[in-house]
Amino acid sequence: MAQPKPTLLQQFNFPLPEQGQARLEQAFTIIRPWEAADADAAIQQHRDSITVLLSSALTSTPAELIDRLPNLRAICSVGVGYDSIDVLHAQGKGIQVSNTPDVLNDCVADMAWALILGTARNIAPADRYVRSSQWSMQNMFPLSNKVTGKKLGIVGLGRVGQAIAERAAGFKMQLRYHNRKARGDVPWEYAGSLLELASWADILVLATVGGAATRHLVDRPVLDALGPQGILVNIARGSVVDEAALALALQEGRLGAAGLDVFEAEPHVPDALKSLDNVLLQPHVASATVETRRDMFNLLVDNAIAFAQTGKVINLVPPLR
Ligand code: 8YV
Repeated sequence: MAQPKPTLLQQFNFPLPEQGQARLEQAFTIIRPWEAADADAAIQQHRDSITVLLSSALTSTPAELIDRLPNLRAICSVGVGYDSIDVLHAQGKGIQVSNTPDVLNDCVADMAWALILGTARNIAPADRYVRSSQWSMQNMFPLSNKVTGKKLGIVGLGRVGQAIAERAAGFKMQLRYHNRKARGDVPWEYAGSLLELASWADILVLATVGGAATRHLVDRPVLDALGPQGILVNIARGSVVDEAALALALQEGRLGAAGLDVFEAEPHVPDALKSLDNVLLQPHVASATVETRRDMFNLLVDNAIAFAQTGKVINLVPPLR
């Protein structure tokens, strides 16, 4: 007799590729709380049978939800960051957590460069100037700043950070990075502290992990070290930057410009940032291309199915303790 399918709780309505959805349905009985009249009751009804939870880097998976599902064995998350999941709590209960690394490196690195170029060359304000018919010989658009040859500092030289660094070669940039530890396998110079890196760099790109360990790593002293000509680019997590200090530094001209894909309380973006012309804003879309999202969702499904078939996810988040 065929074994009954394991039960999977899909936390929200992911735009899974058609084929991925079909593969998932073949392997699991899927609980979709958003389809139920009472989402909470749907989870409650199936709480004992749910063994796999589909989550995302942007969907909160707190200890309370984990504890609600007594037979949960795997949390498969789409996205590389997992600061939205209480991973320590899950791992303490023997629950495997997986993410979708690598497949998004290129697109996130491309977005970092879009923000570098966009801020330095004033792309959005220039676009607004043309659209609003301000372009005339009497009212020329102000000069912007050269990117080629500048000093680029990268905070967090992981896989995404490295993809950003590799793209810098075409821009003939000097490059340094700051990590918890220096890496022996890269040609770039290591900065022992973030303050040292920010004082040296013209452009500082944040590609570090989120979570408590990096909260407000970029604070007023770091912003002041980057200085009035400096550019800050964040494709990591909003929590890495003290957003109020950032808005103030930009307003007071102590920082040159900022390119931001992530914010402290998404989707809320402070009005102080929206009102500034030297800020380029994106709605957390660095990985959001057709190709990369397809690869991320396929890898999410691969992880869930691997767990159902072998008892092991593919991209296991290593033990945090
Ligand atoms: C989001 C991200 O995960 O990978 C990450 O850590 O922040 C993004 O790629 C994506 O929006 C998936 O929900």
